[in-house]
Amino acid sequence: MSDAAAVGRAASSPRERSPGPTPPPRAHFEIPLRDGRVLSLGSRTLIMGIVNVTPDSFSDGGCHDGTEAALAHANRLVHEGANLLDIGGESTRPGASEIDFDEQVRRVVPLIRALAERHPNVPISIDTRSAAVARSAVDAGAAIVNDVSALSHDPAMPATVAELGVPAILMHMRGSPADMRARTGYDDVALDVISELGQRIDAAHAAGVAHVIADPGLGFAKTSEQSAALLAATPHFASLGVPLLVGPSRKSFLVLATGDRPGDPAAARRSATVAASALAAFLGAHILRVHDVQACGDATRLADVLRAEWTSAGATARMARRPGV
Ligand code: PMM
Repeated sequence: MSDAAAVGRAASSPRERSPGPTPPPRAHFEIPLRDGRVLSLGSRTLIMGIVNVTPDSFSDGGCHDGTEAALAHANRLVHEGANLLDIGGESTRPGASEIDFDEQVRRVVPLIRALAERHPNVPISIDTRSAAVARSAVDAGAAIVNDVSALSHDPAMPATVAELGVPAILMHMRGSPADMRARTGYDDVALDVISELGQRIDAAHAAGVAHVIADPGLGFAKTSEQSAALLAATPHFASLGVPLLVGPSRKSFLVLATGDRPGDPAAARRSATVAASALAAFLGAHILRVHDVQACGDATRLADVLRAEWTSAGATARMARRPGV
């Protein structure tokens, strides 16, 4: 028997067996952006590259402080395949204090202006809890507001986002970065986070924000075990009826995988971040917010290939590739 025939016969077996348990479904969403572009979510996992323009960010430790360095870093992320860029001028690490408007604007606006001009096809989100910063960032070219307080920190935020006509990423947190570590009392972390996010989604819609994306807020007012439980509960967030963004990148809960490894935490948590990204994508997340764009992009593309294998399109492609048929 030729090798091709042997491979062909071996490959025919999946057609004969039942497809087995399917991965959680991932709904499709089309989110219109201000400039007429549409953010198409669901058919593949999108990668959001993180650019923190903060001297004290725990994850990139100030390496990208300054517009030129941040611009070079963002360009590299786009080159590596980032579908979106998230620009932040305020650290939200546990215990971090608030940065005032002028300083946040000084950090992010020149960068957003330069990136919007250089990469018109890569939507930019502004990571801020301040309505005034959000407005300046959108004026400079940002297309999405990413608010770790789910529009609850600044009373002007819901009306501002509605008026700007941009989608909002609503992340779950309790309290603020300064006090969130003391606010991890949940009855059932997944049910409670979904319910609290549902309330924030309703509030955003009531304020006139047309399109929102939910985020479980891994590491924000959660213990490591609670963050892991939320990652495992990814499929349940579909009940919110909006797209899901997950941000596992370099988060401290990854010590569950790495243990207390000496050295730079960003490097120590890289492989675990890649694994968490693949799992979140496989379990139905629409967008992954990550520092390591290339590695996490590879991982989520593999997750997408596996997801597709369960669909008729995947099965058709598999049959078409079979040798000797
Ligand atoms: N994490 C951080 C900052 N902003 N925004 C969203 N939507 N989701 C997150 O998980 C999130 C965020 C903190 O991480 P970083 O300092 O590494 O950016």
